[in-house]
This record gives sequence, structure tokens and C-alpha cells, in this order.
Amino acid sequence: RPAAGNRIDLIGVPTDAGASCRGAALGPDDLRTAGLAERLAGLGYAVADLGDINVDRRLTAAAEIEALAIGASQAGYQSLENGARPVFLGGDHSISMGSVAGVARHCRDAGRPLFVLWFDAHGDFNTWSTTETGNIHGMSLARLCGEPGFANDAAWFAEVDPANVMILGARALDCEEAQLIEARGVQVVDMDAVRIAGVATPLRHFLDRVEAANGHLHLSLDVDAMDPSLAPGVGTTVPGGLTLAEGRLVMEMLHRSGRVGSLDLVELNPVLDRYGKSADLMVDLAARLFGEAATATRLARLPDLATA
Ligand code: EXY
Ligand code: MN
Ligand code: MN
Ligand code: MN
Repeated sequence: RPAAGNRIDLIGVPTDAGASCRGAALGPDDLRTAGLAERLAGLGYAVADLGDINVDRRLTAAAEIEALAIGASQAGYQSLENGARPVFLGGDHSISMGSVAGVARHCRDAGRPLFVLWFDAHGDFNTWSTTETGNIHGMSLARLCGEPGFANDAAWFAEVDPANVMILGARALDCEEAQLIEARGVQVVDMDAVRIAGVATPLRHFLDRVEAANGHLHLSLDVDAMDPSLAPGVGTTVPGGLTLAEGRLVMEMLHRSGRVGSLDLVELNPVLDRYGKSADLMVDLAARLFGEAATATRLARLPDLATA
């Protein structure tokens, strides 16, 4: 089972170098301002905010992303070795090149299979030869799954098995990217499928696979998977996203599985947000992921109220 303890390490990875617009670099502090640590501590977790990975802002975009990836990989690896659950605060989705690589290194060294739930409107499965924009946040999952064209020979990097990845919430896949996803056998539950048959059944099957393999599950939560009416504060909005009820159901199913050992919270862009709406949503979803039940159950757990 993943780190069963109640320790959570917050690791800030401040960058928007992979994105099409600036602002996501302010995400880690915005999530802190939205009370992420306090909310998780209120659930009984021992939350340690390890601060932000340091990076020289004068670097080129690609060099900044590489430097942060190394730092995030090492911090995440260490956190898991210490028996804590790393929660990486983005930053655009390029941070997952490092965060998930560090988790993959830990799982490889621990002899445990790693599964990844890529919660996203996008596939992030472009390579330098397929990208239409050159934005590196659209390449994260391709790199993690070992696609060529990236410097993956580094000690801080370990690959993810594409057969153990599910993309959930997809509704904006580029043409070549979709072909690559298909060719590599990555499972996609897109929004058409969610609208037709719901989110629970495919997620249940995926979680059964994680359970059967005694796997570690990493959730890479790109908040642009949620409908833009709920999460306007992202750089790449796509209409027709998950509803609040669907997002909460996913988090509660993940919590009940007991398999989530690490988390990315990415693509929050406070510059585009409205009154902290998207940050608050991410904190809500994270709280559900870590076991915050619906209000009724919470009240029942408050003994003084029950005896008042
Ligand atoms: N597929 C487009 C591209 O490669 O530029 C859009 C990628 C958006 C990536 C965001 C993080 O999910
Ligand atoms: Mn993404
Ligand atoms: Mn996305
Ligand atoms: Mn390979």
C-alpha cells in the first residue's frame, strides 16, 4: 500500500514556462493562500510545507523546466522514502515531468507498480516532433511514458508504463497526440464517454487493477479537467468539463481505494482566476481526496455537537 501514514509533504514547483501564458508560477502560493495546509491538517494529517523548489529565473523555459524537474523528482523521492505523501503544487503541468519521475523512481526501487490517473482536459502526450505549439506542458505524459526526444537518461528520471495510465476528462486531444496515445495503449476516458456512461464504472475498473497489482496510484490533477464555469483560472480552458458532483465522486472513489500515494495539483493560474474560485475548488477536491466526507458525515464526527 502507498505511504499509509498521515504525513503529507507540500512541495511547491513554481513555473509557467511550459504554458502558453504567464501566471501559473503564482499557483503554489495561491494554493497556500486558499488554505490547503490547514484544510488537510483539519482532517488529522501531519502537513509539512517544504516550500518551493528553487530555480534561477534567468534560465530559458526549457532549462527552467529541467531544473525544476530535477528538484521536484528528488524532493518527491525523498518524501516517499520518509514515509510521507508528496503533494506537488504547480505550476503548469510540465512540473509532472519531475514529480511523477521521482514517484516512479521510488516505486521502481520499492518493487511496486506505479499507476497514474491523468485528470485533464488534455492528453499532454505531444513530443517535440508532434507539438503544434511548442508548449512543454503539453508533452509531460509523453515524456513520462518514454517517448523519444527528451533527455531521459538522467539519474532523476524513471519511466511510467503507459499500460498503467488512464487519462480522465479528455476533450481536447491533438490529432497526432491522439494517435500516439492509441499506439501506446494509454486508456482514455473522454468527456463523451463520461456523458454517455458516467465516470464511476471506468474508474472502478481502473482502481480494481491498481488493487490487484498492489500498486501505488499517483493522481495528476490538472484543474482544467473541471468545467471552466467552476475553474476559470487556467490557461487552457475547454468547455464541457466535469461537474462539481463528478469531480467530488472521483475524489471520494480515489480516497476509498486507499491507493493514492502522491498528488500533483497543477495549472492553477491566479491571474485568470475569479475571487480565488479555482484555488478553492482545488482545495475542496484535495480535501475530498484525503477523506473529507460530505457535510452530514462531518457533523456526525463532531462529538460535542452530537451531545449538545
Ligand atoms: N495539446 C496542446 C499543446 O500541446 O499545446 C494543449 C496542451 C495543454 C496542456 C495543459 C496542461 O494541460
Ligand atoms: Mn495537463
Ligand atoms: Mn490540461
Ligand atoms: Mn523507452
